[in-house]
Amino acid sequence: MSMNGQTKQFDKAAFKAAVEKHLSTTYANTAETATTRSWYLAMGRALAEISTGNLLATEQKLAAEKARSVNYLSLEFLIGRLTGNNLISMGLYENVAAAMEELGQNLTDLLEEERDPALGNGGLGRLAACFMDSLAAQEYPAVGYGLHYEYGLFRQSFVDGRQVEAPDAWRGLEGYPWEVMRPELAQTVSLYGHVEAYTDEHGNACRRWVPGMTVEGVAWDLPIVGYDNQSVYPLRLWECRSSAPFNLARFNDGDYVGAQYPALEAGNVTKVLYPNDNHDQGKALRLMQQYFHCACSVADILRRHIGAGNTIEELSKLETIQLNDTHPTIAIPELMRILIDEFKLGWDAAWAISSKTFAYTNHTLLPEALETWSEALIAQMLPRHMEIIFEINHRFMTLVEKTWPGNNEVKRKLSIIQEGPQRMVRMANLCVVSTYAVNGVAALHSELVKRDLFPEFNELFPGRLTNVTNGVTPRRWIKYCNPGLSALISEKVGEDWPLKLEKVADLTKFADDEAFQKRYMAVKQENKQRLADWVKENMDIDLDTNAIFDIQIKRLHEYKRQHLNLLHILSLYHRLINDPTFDMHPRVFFFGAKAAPGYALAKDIIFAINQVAAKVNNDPRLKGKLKVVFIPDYRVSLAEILFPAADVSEQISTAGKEASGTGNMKFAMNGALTIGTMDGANVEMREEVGDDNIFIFGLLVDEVQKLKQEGYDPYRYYHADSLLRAALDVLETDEFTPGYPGQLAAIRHNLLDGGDPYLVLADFADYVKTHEKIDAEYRDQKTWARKAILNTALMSKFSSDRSIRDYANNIWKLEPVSR
Ligand code: B1H
Repeated sequence: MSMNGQTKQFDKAAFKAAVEKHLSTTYANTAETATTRSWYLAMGRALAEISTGNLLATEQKLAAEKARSVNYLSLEFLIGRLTGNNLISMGLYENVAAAMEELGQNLTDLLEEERDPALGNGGLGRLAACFMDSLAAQEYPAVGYGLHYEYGLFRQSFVDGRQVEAPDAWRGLEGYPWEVMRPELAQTVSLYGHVEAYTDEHGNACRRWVPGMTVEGVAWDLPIVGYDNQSVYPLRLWECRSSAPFNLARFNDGDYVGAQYPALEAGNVTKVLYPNDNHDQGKALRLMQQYFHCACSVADILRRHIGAGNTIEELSKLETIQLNDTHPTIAIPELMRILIDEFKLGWDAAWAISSKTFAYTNHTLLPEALETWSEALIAQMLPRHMEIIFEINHRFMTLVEKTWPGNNEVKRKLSIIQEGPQRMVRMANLCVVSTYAVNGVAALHSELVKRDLFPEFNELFPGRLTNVTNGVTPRRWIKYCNPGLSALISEKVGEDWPLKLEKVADLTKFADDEAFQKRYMAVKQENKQRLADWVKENMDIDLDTNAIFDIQIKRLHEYKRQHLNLLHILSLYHRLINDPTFDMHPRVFFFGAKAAPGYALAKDIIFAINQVAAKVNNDPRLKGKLKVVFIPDYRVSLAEILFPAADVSEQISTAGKEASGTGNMKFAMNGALTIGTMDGANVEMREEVGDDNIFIFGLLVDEVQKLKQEGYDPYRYYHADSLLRAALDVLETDEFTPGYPGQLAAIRHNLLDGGDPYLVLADFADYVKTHEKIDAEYRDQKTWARKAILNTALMSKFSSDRSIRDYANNIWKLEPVSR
């Protein structure tokens, strides 16, 4: 049953005919010979016909209405599989299941054929996907702009416990059924060359870019289907093609063959997603990706704007551009270049438009993740943009001089150009200077952005720095991935909670209702069984679903402290074997995490967890009380099985390091209790559910900073705590790497002689103690059920619908437009 208007219009016979037509004409198959995959593809194309029609209709309506819209620029959109989610948003799930059944196909099996489009690394990319879903669900006019990577995030497997990467050709041979190419939207993008001065017809001194080569940008649209409304917005992904001839100068000089060479380079621009999360690598090809993305997107925004009959002066009135971190920052000098060099505006007029058009979201304080680009590299690849950046900085330095006369220290600190042996452009500084709003992604993070990262900017531009706490879409992360819980919620609070998550707060009334508790926990049990079945089928490990399912799923990073979790596991192992008085409720520790291919310690941690798993899972001395499962190739479609199955959610970053986190929210909505530090959005989750319904441990931000200032000595903790010592010292032995002692020693070394940069040892004792509390409380199933229900009930703040309303009301000044 659905409230969706489209349901009424669903013509089953016509839909079946469309599927059969695609099966034969698009995929050259017959019903007799087609594989499940071909049926999935044909069904996908038939559905895409519907969404593409709605996409074009939405586009026309918005152009005609001259509606203000947001353009969300991001190098990553981790959308995950679209088919199941879109069926729900279109209100067609049951209808299509029935239609496919008549064609002899099972919808669940068909949905499993879809490869995840993994066009993102982790939280930042997934946030962009949730935001597109919430923009469409609430009908805020929007276009998402990203890159059409040929290969998404690498596929991960384990060979002898070590991560091995393989390319992710997410579109397969046949292409992705939901995407539609928009050939008429193609753009030409310039690169390299030089800048020349000239005098225009009015005698004005002007400058213009004489490019060295060009490449082509081809637009592909993916449909972002609004939940239960008729709106469909485009996620527009640019693919780079190098059409010869493109090295203009060399071609004209007659060097036809030589002119083809840059094709090798340019042909690679959108080949592959850079696999770094929270780390800046500074590669020239990445800068080329960023500029290519920005040039295509800005040109497309201007095409829409001018094409709808608007003047360039009206740009900031009708369009706003949200920069998802600094990765698309080069869009700022690109717009300035177009306004000045092509629209012939003066600097001040151009700046008035540009600086009212862009807003910037900061997602991290980690120094290694703050992007800088070498001035020389930018000057070579984008010479006119480098000039414009210098001019922006020059004018900004004048303001700094006026505010702090003669203070060179503050100038050095704030300058967009970082001095040194190699001058670097600080992209975050460029963003703060050139945008009308800068936001952090959780209350604590935004305070630290103001206090620690940009204190002087906050003085210079009062009110510019703000907060928008992240959120996640309840459509994918409750309704789609947890049908059992969804049915239970609908029964108690009505059907409209996926768009109004506040409604779920009514569940608090049933938190102490024993009958409801039983049903709620039965759903949890089913979801644990679903995960256990997956693990049995794919990893051949037997799990007891009465055990506590304790899950940490996120990118592998020292600051996220998967190794703190590992040390706790080692401490349990030690106690189970050596302490006859120690007992614990059976527990399964799940991990899912990809390590950046160049991040050696992260890969060592994966190896260590896998080695510990191999031993622990087969050690009869543990009597099945302790299991460790490292799920390979963690991705959105596996997250959809993992979140609903969790009893305990691990959110254990060093305080001050995780800007927000979003997995924390998905777990809690699905009824897992959090063990977490006072970091990122954990702080606000605690405010919502209350201290009794979350397990908080560890040092606070200010305590972390103080400890570091005073000189942190990890050995102090090592010597004082015999359990910690046992957990660390076993890493030097061959306990988990029989015959090869020392293979896990790098982790121990990093934590002791390496100075333990993320204070793992300082938080260890409190972490262990808090886990003991969890163990004790889980044994009282009624109390546990009550807490889990309250977590589901009290998470409405963390719907991305609320995040998007905050952006729309406080930053973008955007109104919904319904179809
Ligand atoms: C986040 C990144 C990130 N913050 C650089 N920063 C990247 C930085 O490819 N790169 O160069 C890629 C990603 N990702 C995450 O954003 C934060 O760590 C999370 O705490 C936060 O929840 C998420 C969304 O705001």
